[in-house]
Amino acid sequence: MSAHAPSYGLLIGGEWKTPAGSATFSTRSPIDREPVGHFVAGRPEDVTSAVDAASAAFPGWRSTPAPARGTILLRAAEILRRRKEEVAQLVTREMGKVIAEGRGDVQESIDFIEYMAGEGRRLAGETIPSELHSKFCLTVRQPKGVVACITPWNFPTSIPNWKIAAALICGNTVVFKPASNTARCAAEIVRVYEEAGVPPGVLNFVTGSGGVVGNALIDDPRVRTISFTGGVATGREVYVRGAQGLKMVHLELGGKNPVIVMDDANLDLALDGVVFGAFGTAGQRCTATSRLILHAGIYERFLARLVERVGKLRIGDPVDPKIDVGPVASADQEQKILDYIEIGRREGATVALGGKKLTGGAYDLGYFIQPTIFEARHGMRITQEEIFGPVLSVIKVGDYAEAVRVANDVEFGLSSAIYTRDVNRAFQAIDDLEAGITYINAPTIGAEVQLPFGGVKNTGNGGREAGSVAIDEFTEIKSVFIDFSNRLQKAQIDTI
Ligand code: UN1
Repeated sequence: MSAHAPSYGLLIGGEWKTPAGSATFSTRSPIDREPVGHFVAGRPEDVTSAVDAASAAFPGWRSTPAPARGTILLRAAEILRRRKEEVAQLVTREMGKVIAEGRGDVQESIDFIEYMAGEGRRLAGETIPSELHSKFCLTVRQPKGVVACITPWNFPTSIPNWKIAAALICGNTVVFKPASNTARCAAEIVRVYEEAGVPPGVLNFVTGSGGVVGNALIDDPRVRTISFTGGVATGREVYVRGAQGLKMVHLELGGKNPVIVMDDANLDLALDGVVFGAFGTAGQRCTATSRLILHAGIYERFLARLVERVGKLRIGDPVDPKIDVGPVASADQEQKILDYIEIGRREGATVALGGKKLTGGAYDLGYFIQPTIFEARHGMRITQEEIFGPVLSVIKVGDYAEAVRVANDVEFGLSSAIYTRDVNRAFQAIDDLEAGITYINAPTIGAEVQLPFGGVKNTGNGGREAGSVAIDEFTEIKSVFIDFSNRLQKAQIDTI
């Protein structure tokens, strides 16, 4: 089935433009390689125009009361709720996640926009005592100015919204550059904000490559904050480049998320969690379970059940609600995952299930890989590097201490989980696991928007998205001292 593939321009200063002479590119469905949308390949001068527009719109948006900004966001959430099914279908078509997860992607967007709309009536500062008499101290939050939001393809609506809604409620103006292979989902999100009444220039949209559009955004001295989600190699480049301009660079990067299953766990529950965590979204989440750290006492039993369960997953057209696992998102993704499967084999890991590209019939049209389970040893590359696909490495451990050592001995630290019925051990794991997120008796995926999201070590550079702390990324804090003593008071001098 080939659906209509519309063309989109760039949104600059409230107008959709297709600059004369610009090159174009298309997104294609990973299901069947049919075109989904056609887009402008933005050039550096387009980025300059977008930043011009965002700069011009900033004073007006900054001075719009935050609750009024929140009203516009609420309207955006309502529009998206109305369009939920249509946008979810688009997510599934353009990116390939199964339709239940396509709906989840859009729902996560709605949830977060609503949450941030409420933030318009908080945006709280602090009151803090002064060391002097008749002096009042407080902090206020102020917007940063023009911010750049650079987003990945795996959550093509919700990650953009995590950034855009938080940036807008704080009074910033935005230039948004989405991943090129999910540009239509991104364009539809921009239309939602447009329809909701975001004023011209407040949200600008420039499609194109990271090397051209992304770099031009990072280099523009008027862009003070860059919010980036993507791979660790690109994240490092973004950080270094942004550092030249002394910019605040917010990075959400990779994961190598472990699930520990102890011998006292509810194994039925753990099985459900591992299957969903590892093979949901075909493993293409930063939070995906990519390592199963399995206690020796249950190793054979659990692995046998896991292989049986995963072997029954239905792989195919993600639009069909009976399908469990869709295609991976692109030819590049497919190649990278197949390369890692080969690396695992060469390293001597045992393929317990899968390990191949699916071929024949409709599989030949897209990028389908068998859910793959390796019996691996800690230290192999497949247990250390982010694969971002339906590949799970199972590692045997003798006890809790070894499980934690293995869990922590990777460069990343985004999500983590432990299945156990021992309440003391569960609390101990919260202390011990080096990760921004820890789940007890639940899979590594499925974070909720009202909690901070982010990780430690090479997963980022210390920031968090979502939750109420999302506003830290997009506000400057001003300290205010109000002296009502009517005389000169000297801090640090009059006080001793
Ligand atoms: C991501 O993969 O970058 O926690 C985001 C989850 C989702 C978000 C994942 N709510 O799995």
